[in-house]
Amino acid sequence: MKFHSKRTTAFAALVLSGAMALTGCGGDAEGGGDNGGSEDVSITMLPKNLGNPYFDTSTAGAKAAAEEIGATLEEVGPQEATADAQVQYINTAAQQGVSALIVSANDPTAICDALNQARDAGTKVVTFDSDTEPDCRDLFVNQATAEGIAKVQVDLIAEQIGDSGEIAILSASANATNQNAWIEMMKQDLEANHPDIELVDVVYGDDDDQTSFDKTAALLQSHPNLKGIVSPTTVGIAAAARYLSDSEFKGKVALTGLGTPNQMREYVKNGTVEAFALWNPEDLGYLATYAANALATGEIEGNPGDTFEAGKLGEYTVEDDNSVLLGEPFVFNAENIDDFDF
Ligand code: RAM
Repeated sequence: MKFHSKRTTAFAALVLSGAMALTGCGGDAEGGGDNGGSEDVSITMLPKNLGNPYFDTSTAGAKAAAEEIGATLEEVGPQEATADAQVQYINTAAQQGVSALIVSANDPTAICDALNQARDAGTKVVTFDSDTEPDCRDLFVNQATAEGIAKVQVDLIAEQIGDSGEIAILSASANATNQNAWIEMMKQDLEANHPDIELVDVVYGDDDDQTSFDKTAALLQSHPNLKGIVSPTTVGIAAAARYLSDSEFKGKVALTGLGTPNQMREYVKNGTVEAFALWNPEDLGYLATYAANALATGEIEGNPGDTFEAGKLGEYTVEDDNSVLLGEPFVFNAENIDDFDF
C-alpha cells in the first residue's frame, strides 16, 4: 500500500539520520532544528473542532512529532466548527506566548486579526488542513493539491453513477476554506469533463454528525432522482453513510467523498459505499508539527525554497505559495480498507 511503502522509506531515512547522529555527521552547529534542540518550543494545536476522529488522528501525529522533537504540544478547540469559537483559543495561545500555533481554519479571513496579533506577539502560525488567507500565517501544510482532491472525488462519483445523472454535495461548514476550494474545483471539473452529470444542490452539515445526517435525509427527499452524493468531509460522509445504510436508498444512491477508513469500514463492507478517498491525517499533523518547530527555532522562515527535515517523513521544501505539500490523496475500497487503522 502506498502509505506503507512511504512509511518504509521514511523509516529507512530515520534509521539513516540516527546513524549519522551517532557518528557525529550531519549535525548543524547552529542547531535548534535538529531533534533534541527544541526543549523550549511550545506548540498549541487548534483543529476546526474537537470530537472529530479525523482531528483526533492528526493530533496523535502532532503529539508523536512533538515527542520526537522534544517540544510541548497542547490541543485545544471548540465543540462547534466556527471561526468565532476559534478566536478565543488563538487569543489565549498568544497571551501564553506559545512558540507556535497550528490551526485548521473554519474561515479564511475571520480568524486573521487574531492570528496576526499572535504573530505580532512572536507566535509562529502554521495552518494545516484548512488554510487562511496567506497573509495571516507563516506557512500552510497542505494535505494534497486542491485539484487532486477535487479530481479524485469527481472521478469516483462519475465511475459509481455511470457518468450521468443528478448529484449533490454534502459539505462541512459553509465558510470552510478547504471544502470551498475543493467544491469550486469539482464544479469546474464536472462542467469541463462530465456534461451528463448535474450538480443539483450543495448543503452544509457543519461537520456535525446529526446535522449532516439530517441534511442527507433532506437531500434525498427534495431530489427524488438523485444518483449520488459527494461528501468532502469525514464527518459528512460517515453520517450520510449511516443514513443511507438503513434506508431504501442503500446501494441505489452512490456515496463517495473524503472519509477515514475506520469510520467507513462498516459501510464499505455492507455495500453502502464502494470507494472513497483521503490522505493520512496522522502524517499531516506530524508534518505540521515539524514545520511549526522549524519556524519556531528559526531553522526556516517559511519562504519558498526553505527546507526542513520532518522525522520519518523525510525532507520537505516550502513551495512558491508558502505551503508544504504532504502528498497525493489515496482511494480506499473493499480490497484495501482492512490495511488501514485510522
Ligand atoms: C473533516 C474536516 C477536515 C477535512 C476532512 C476531509 O474532518 O472538515 O477539515 O479535511 O473532513
